[in-house]
Amino acid sequence: MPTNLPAEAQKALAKYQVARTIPEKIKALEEALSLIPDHKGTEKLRGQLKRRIAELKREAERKAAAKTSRRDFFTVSKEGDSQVVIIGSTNSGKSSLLRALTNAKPIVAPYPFSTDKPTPGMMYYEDVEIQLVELPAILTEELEETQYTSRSLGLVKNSDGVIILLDGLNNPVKQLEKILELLDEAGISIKPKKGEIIIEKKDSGGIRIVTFGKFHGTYREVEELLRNVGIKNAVVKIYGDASIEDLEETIIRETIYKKALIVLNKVDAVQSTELNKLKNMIENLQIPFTFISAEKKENLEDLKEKIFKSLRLIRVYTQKDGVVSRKPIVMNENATVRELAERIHKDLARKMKYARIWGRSVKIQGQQVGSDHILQDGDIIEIYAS
Ligand SMILES: Nc1nc2c(ncn2[C@@H]2O[C@H](COP(=O)(O)OP(=O)(O)OP(=O)(O)O)[C@@H](O)[C@H]2O)c(=O)[nH]1
Ligand SMILES: [Mg+2]
Repeated sequence: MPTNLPAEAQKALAKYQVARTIPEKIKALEEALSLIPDHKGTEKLRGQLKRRIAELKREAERKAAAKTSRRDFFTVSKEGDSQVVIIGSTNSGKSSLLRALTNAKPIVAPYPFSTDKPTPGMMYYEDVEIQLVELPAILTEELEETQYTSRSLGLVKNSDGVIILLDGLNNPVKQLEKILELLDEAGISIKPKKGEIIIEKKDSGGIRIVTFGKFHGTYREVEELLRNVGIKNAVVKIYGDASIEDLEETIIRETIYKKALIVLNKVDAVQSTELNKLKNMIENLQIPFTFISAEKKENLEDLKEKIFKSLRLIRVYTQKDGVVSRKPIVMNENATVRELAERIHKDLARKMKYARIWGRSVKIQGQQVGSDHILQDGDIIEIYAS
């Protein structure tokens, strides 16, 4: 972001940060755009603002459309350790897959739109409960949007991960292109990023940066950028590899990142030329991919493992008085001891003095660690509190 934005433009961007409603956001961004001079140095920022305005306008249209249909049937409460939604065109085999992997018994039928509401089922994988949810089709057989598209995409935003299930018998390459477009328009990014940035706005304390990886930028740049958009107090957490441009994107585009897995169904009947075309396309995307037959139950064990891996979860076992819990606490990768303590009990994080760990995250088994320590899959932890 250019550091010498006009003060009025900075004010407008600050308004955007605190705006609650879509119209407020659009107004603030349009104001900012009109106040930022058009030249080489501002080109990128202006582009991002324009794109965000277009997205917000589309979101507003969708919301208006969804209001007229009944919303209450279109929810699903989260259960288990993680929620993965299954999206795809109609007849791609979403219900067949849900039947094959979980205890749920949705209708499987050769006609379109046999599933008209989100339908959950529970899948078990190595001590972890993963809730799979079939979402009503987001594309027709002709690969056009459906009456469910916007509401189903809304549930994608709320999930922990998404399976894109492609119908191998209905031009899967075109299907995938359409689905990627729909996700992008809805502000959902599934491209694996080298890093992740989380901004936690605070009431005081200034700007603090915590890096769990490599950040290509300086403290001054971060402070300046945040000040430009009216954020004075915040903790900026940077995981993996990230740049100042990534931070910019996080702030302006409000893109939600979702872990994703692309699955081609009906491999029992797919022609190998189709399969190869799709493989070529996916290679460039760098999103994990597998192919199955939900009906013939082919390659489902591999799929289960890929679902689990794509979620990048870790299992942590608690120990009390020498006894290790049988069921793990399931957390996201990079979770800290503090986050684990918070999960066990709200007060525990505050009362915690230290913890001892056995497992891969420590060099010495039984090592004493503090609350910022990052946990790893399979760790055993004993927390000592006052
Ligand atoms: N050959 C083959 N056909 C399959 C496979 N999986 C599903 N089908 C068929 O595809 C059709 C649609 O299956 P469903 O599981 O109902 O598809 P869906 O995605 O849930 O469809 P809607 O909910 O109606 O949008 C059915 O006729 C299934 O028998 C598969 O692995 N191979
Ligand atoms: Mg179905």
